[in-house]
Amino acid sequence: MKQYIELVNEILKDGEKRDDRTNTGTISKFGVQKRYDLRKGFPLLTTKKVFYKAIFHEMLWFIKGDTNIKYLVNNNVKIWNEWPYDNFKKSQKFNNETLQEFVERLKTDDAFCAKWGDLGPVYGKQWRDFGGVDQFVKLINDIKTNPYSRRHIVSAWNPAEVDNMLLPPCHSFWQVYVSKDGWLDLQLYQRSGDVFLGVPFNIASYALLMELIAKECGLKARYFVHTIGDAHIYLNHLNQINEQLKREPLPLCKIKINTDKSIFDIKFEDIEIQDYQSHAKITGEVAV
Ligand code: UFP
Repeated sequence: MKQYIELVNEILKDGEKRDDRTNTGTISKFGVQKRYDLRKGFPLLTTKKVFYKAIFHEMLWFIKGDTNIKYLVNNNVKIWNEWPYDNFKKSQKFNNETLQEFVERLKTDDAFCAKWGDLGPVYGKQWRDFGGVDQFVKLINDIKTNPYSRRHIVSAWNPAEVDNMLLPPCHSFWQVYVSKDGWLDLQLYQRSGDVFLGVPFNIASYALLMELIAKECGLKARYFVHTIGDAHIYLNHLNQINEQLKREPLPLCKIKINTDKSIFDIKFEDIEIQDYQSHAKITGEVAV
């Protein structure tokens, strides 16, 4: 994935060092764009091991319109845990529970999970019910009936509800394009991208989304165009980033969707990654 390496180098070269909401500090560049050709393979990073299972569960969870992390914690997906925990910590109910204890309680206590596991009206809610509009169903219908439309848009950025979300959408807005010879392209506008931890997930996530929509609509996935507003590397990820830059990229893996079920019924088990080769995992702290 030379595009990812280019992105990292571009930020290191042109970026400015600045403070941020989390007080971690970043090197940041505003306005970057990379294009991934899905015909050449599935864009899962090879210079470190990426836990794609979490990404796949998360995408199916978005498509269902779910905003409570119960499905995720039940499937051992941890990527969203910090935000509700942080919210819980700030509340009167907090009694010095650890993150692990908090997550255990989400798994076992339904009433607790309904209250403290909900992220507010985040992605799933906006995709499926943006002020009463099911953008996702409309998108699929419109691609099928009017493929060359210039209005194939889904927005998770709902200004009226942003303040009620635990994390305002990072991948905020996307558009689908259908070419005359049956290719499906997608451009994402991501307002804010943590290039070490978040962005490799976001790329794979939208590549999966493209494969799912393309299959549903009888098309083939082609270009993922990834536009990022504030593209940043946290200062406490610099060692990890430099380690990654030393590594030689490996051949990309492939994805297979082993079912003819509708996009709304596809299960995690129906999605298969083949031939994923990668260098070892590299950990880094999430800035909350
Ligand atoms: N972030 C991502 N991708 C995501 C996601 C979060 O990179 O999908 F949900 C990062 C970006 C940023 C932080 O570092 O999380 C969100 O902070 P802010 O809202 O201040 O941009």
